[in-house]
Order: sequence, then C-alpha cells, then structure tokens
Amino acid sequence: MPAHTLPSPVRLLATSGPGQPEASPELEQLYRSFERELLVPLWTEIGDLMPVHPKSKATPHLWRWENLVALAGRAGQIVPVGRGGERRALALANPSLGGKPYATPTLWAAIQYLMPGEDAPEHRHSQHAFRFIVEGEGVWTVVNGDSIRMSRGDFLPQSGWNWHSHHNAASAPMAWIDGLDIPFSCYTESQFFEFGRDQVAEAEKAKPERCRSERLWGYPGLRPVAQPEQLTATPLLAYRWANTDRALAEQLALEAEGHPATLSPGHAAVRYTNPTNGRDVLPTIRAEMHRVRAGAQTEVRREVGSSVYQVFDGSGTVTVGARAWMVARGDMFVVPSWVPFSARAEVPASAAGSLDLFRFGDAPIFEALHAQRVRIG
Ligand code: 1HN
Repeated sequence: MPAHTLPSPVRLLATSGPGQPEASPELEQLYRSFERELLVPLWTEIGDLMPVHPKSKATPHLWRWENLVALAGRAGQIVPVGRGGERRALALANPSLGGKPYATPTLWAAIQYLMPGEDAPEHRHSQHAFRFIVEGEGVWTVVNGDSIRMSRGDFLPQSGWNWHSHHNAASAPMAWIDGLDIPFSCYTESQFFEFGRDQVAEAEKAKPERCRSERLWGYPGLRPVAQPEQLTATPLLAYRWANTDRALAEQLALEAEGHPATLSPGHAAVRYTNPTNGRDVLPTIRAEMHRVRAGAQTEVRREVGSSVYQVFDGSGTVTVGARAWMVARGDMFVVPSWVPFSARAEVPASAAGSLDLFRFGDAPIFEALHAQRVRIG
C-alpha cells in the first residue's frame, strides 16, 4: 500500500514569521511525520482558516446579455431539449471557481431558452429554484399541475421537490434566467432528483392569465383562512411586474413628497416574500428588485454571502470591489461575499429613466445561522 500523501497545497513547509518555529532538520522531520499521519498543525494554517473577514474565492464578473442570448439562440438551433439533458440552460461559471458551473460558491445562475412549441420535461429536485424574466413571454411553467404564465418582469419562485416542466406556447423563442442553490446543495451533499412523466397531459398545458396559486394567495394582506398558517417556502408562485413596479415607483414618489420610504436617497428596493410569514420566498435564496433614480447612487454595501444581479431596465455603472462596468438591460454580474457594491443610474439624454436591478442572493442561509453581517459605507 502506498503511504498517504497530502495534496501538494497542504504540504507542510517551514516558514518564517510570527508564531512559526525555527527551521531545522528536526522540524523538517516532524513535518514529514505529520504528513504521513495526515495531520496539519494549526500554526501553519490559521491565517487561511480564519481570515479577519470573508475573502471570497469568487471574483466579480459580468456577462453581457447580448452574448448570452446569442449563444442560447444558437444552442436553440442545434441542441434539442428533452429527457436526460432536461433543460437548455447555460450556467454562468465564475472564472475563479475551478471551472465549475457556479456563479458564486452557493449560487447557480443560467440563461434558459425554449424554441416555439418546445417542452422541457417534468422532473423535481430538492434544490430550490426560481425564474426571472427580463424579456419576452409565451412560456408557461407547470408546477405541480398549476400552469404559470411567464412574462417580462415576473418573478417565479419554485421551492424544492415540486414537479415542474416548461412549455413554450408562443411562435417565438423565449429566454429567461434561472437561479438555484445547486452549489450549496452540492457542498452540503443534500441533493435528491427524480424524473417525472415523459409527457405532461395536454389539459395541464392550459394558458391561464393567472395561475391557481395567484388566485388563492395573490392579494396583499389577505390570506386564505383554509390554508396552512406557516409554510417554509412561499405558496405564491408568481410575483407580477405590475406590482413590483408600482411598489418601487411609490417608494420614490413618497420620498419626493418628504416621507421616509427608500433605502437611501433615490434608491428604492423591495424584497419578494412568503405571504405566510413575511420572510424570504425560499429557504436558501433571497430575491429583491432595486430601483435607482436617474443620477442617484446607492450606498456602498458589503454583506456576508454572495449575490447575482441582472439589469432589468435602464443603464448605469455598477462597482464591485475593484471592478466597474457600464451596464444595460439583461447584463448579469456577481457580487462575492464581503466585496463592496454600489450602483449609479445614468442620467438619460431624454425622459426620466432609472436603473432597475434584479438581485438574488444566499442571505437566508447566513441569517438562519446568525452569521449575517452588513457594513454600509
Ligand atoms: C432545472 O430543473 C431547471 O426546471 C433549470 O428550469 C436549471 C439546473 C440544474 C438542474 C435542474 C428548470 C436547472 C434545473
């Protein structure tokens, strides 16, 4: 049997510095013995194990929507969607996460594309997911038999272990983004997956304007008394753009009238919540929409945990750590843990515009563990 060896990154080297022993032949021998026994002394490691604040492996990165859509469209021409591959989805791979299809250490983000008349087959998984639609319409997603219209600006949470399939009922292709907690569930080795029926009944491919969950749960401040009091994931399966837009516009209008309503001057924000408890829509994923008034700038914020943003509308500049990008509709970018983030909305040449940013992140995980911290400024 070959002796165990530690992978080279943890091969023990005598180093100089505070708290380090003098290099000597005896120390070398001791370190080789540690290696043979698969032991690592803390004094050589503590700086990496316990940095003074989070130092993310992920890097800030931006993907341009025009490239994402162009490549998804090419895949639409030559890659069929069906059982086995399951989804025509292209995942954003953060350049410093070892080639894995992970946008951040906890979050998966992708553009998904369906050609006219196409079906993405039914399955379910324990990972929590959502869809957000930056442009287009015509696809219905069927979640446990409830057919949900997908249109620009809508947010559709889909908690783990619910059956789902998608159907493009329109005569044009449609793209949208998916977010899932796949990296987190991989890291915690908690994944389950099951195939569903190969064909969804035609009757389930209904195209209602409003899905059953909206008809039951979609009224602010009103809950159906017959339903459970507390649900860990939201029972409301579609959050419509008209409501989100109105909520943001009113925050800015109230601010202009002198009433406190916004996060900071010119920066309105809403969080999508579970109507049974007011908490995040999904156990592992927080989702929000932010609106920055033309010419305004958000405060600089650092948070424990990572986020992915998609520009919903408008244009401006986003600054993530040492990177800054001019962004426009559809562009997606990553804000790693504890990296400072701010956004400034461009002043458009004509008409009053604002910068709308859809954001999703892993904050519920850290809040549940009492590990959340935020620093402003
Ligand atoms: C999935 O089921 C969807 O239902 C999207 O649209 C992305 C990525 C990995 C595994 C399952 C969807 C997915 C996924």
